[in-house]
Amino acid sequence: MAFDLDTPETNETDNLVWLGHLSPDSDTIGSAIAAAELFGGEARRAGELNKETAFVLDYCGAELPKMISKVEGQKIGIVDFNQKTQLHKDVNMNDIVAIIDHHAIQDQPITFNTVISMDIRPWGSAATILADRFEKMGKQPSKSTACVLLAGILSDTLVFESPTTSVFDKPFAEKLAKIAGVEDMYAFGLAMMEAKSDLADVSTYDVLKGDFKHYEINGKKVGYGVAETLRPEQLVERHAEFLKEMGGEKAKQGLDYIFFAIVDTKKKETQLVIYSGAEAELAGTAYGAAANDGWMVLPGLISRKKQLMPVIQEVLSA
Ligand SMILES: [Mn+2]
Repeated sequence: MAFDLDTPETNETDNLVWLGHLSPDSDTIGSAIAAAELFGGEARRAGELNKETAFVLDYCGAELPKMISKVEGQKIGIVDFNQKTQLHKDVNMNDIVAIIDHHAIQDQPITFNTVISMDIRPWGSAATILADRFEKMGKQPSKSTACVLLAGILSDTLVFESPTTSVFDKPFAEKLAKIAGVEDMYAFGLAMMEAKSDLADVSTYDVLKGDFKHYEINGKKVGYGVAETLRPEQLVERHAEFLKEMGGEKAKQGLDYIFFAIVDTKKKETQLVIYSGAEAELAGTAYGAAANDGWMVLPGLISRKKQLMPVIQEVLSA
């Protein structure tokens, strides 16, 4: 019988794993852990953890998911993405049995030969959807799973301040905080942001690739990295190094455009590193701003998903 998110009691869960996107973040990891607890199977990850997510697993007392690997007969549930460009290379698309996500189905969606079970909603995080599924199935997540789900919501919504926040995110976060025994979720969210901002000993290449997504729009390949930080100056001073690493990455990945956004989560503004004239032109049209000395300052724009990417998408699609 086909795997179905709505009939968990009859699903085959042997060899089932739950996997999020490349450059895993707190939502992707928390959602994989929660999906495994709710539906059976085990959580996997598609890369090394960033500092925020490492802090979250430690704080919540949750286990680090194993790296994904090729296994014969493996069934894969996808969480927190739907694009081929964000899928680990060892995963065969035909092994995917379900998707739980909160992203637009854009140019390069994972495709299937058969109908699979999907749950995609315009909510602030995949973790919020998982929390709702726990509730609707009459189950309560364990304390550590409630904690990582809470972290997923706080991370993706920037503690409810991102424009991607839906009306569902905060109420579920409050319920999860109670189960997790987190007394002050705002303090937890701030501690997560602090952990994420501690980049002094992280190489410029690792910062660039820490939260990096690939897109293909109208035949054009775009790479877009983001670092959300409370200490943007720590990254701004590495401008020359970013340009060097971006040049290498652009060539290596065969990208038409590469961007890196330093998102100041306190001031709510992005400082975009502009690699070359091509990026200056595209970003200039998309954002209606001018590049200056390899920078473009974008006040009020803090979400790649809801603000920074859609206008790039629009310009390239035109
Ligand atoms: Mn997410």
